[in-house]
Amino acid sequence: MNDKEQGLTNTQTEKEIKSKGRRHFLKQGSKTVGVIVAASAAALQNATAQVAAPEWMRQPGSLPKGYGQPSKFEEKVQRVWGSGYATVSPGTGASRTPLQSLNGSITPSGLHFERHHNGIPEIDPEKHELIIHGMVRQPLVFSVQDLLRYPMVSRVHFIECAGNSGGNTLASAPLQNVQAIHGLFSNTEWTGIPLSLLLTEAGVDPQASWMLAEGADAAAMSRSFPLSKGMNDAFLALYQNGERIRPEQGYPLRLLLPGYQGNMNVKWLRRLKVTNEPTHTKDETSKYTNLLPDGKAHQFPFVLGVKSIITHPSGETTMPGKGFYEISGLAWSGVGRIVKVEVSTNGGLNWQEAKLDGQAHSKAAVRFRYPWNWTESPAILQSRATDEEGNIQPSRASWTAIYSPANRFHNNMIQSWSIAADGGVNNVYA
Ligand SMILES: Nc1nc2c(c(=O)[nH]1)N[C@H]1C(S)=C(S)[C@@H](COP(=O)(O)O)O[C@H]1N2
Ligand SMILES: [Mo]
Repeated sequence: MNDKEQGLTNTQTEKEIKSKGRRHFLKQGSKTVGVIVAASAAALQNATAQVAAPEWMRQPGSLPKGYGQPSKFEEKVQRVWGSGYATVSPGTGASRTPLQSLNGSITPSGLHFERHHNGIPEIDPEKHELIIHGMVRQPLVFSVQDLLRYPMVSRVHFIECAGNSGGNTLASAPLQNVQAIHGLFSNTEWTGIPLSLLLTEAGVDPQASWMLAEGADAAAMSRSFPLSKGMNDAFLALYQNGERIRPEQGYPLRLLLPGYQGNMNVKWLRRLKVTNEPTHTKDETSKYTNLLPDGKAHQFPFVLGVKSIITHPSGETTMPGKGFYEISGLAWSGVGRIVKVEVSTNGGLNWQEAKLDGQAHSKAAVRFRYPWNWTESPAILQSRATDEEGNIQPSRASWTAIYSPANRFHNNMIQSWSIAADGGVNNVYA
């Protein structure tokens, strides 16, 4: 709704609807798209009857709760948990964000995707400690209370698992929805302490060049990262979307390495070691490498590529008839800000620029929107993002040319959704 429409009082709105009809009203109110969804004639005739109070206006509502929950009518909006290793290693697997049900750019904390290597530890913040040691002048130990006293920064950043969109690297297109294919992706406002501050306090040895981060879960998940990242934009997140970080996301403390593959954002962080070489932990030798056509692999492919996904409409939904649709989705890049997203409705023959809605933060998701009139003819929807360094999201053909057919990681190729004449939307390779 635009400002003009919001500026009307209720009485004016009612009068306007009654005298001119909703169709005319919307046309006036929203010049760019014209009639959006016209009310039926029957509904207009019933307008007076609808002014009568509905049942929920005839009695007092319920009392507030200490901690709010979504409407019970939205109960179907859920993460979906999947595990290929449940019998070998309980608590190991991933749950995916329902991107098809969300709008805006921030992922609600309760719907942030999860990837656990050995379940979610229940950590008492009174007993948890962070150790910084290795090639430092002064090893340091912090309680959570100590950490909460440091100056903090708030940054919006995405986390994307390196295996996100892996299904679309298979030989044929999986018939799945956007959640199943691309749901290992979430975008959050994180608040915490710049790592450079704590490293400066510890006094880093000039010979040091790498760091190791270790989690306090049963998997003791550990990753090496360059010291330069630690001194640049890395931070230790204590808050997620304004409240203390959720257990699933690493309570009480997680490492945030903006733009780096999800795995490196070590949750339940307990130890940081300053080193002069990568530690080659179990989590970074066989896994999280990208296989190339000649059988060699890229090790430490940290930065995630420029990418965008149309979430509305998307796979396994049905378009209810011809007319106006807002094509919208999310775009992000591990190297910086998104500057442009283009949309194609004919499988990449023509591209039009979408509108970026809200602020495009660095290494964060931005929502894009593109108004479209569907004529009920078959179509293929695609989006293509460009970041501030001029990187353009690759086509399927150019992405597959880089990697081995067996590589499942770092898939940032353009996604195609086909729309059939009957309105059915499906994942396709194009
Ligand atoms: N300690 C620890 N950190 C971890 C993991 C883990 O299992 N243990 N999983 C990693 C992986 S593979 C990903 S993709 C991200 C997922 O973060 P999320 O669960 O908050 O979405 O956390 C990373 N950090
Ligand atoms: Mo991951």
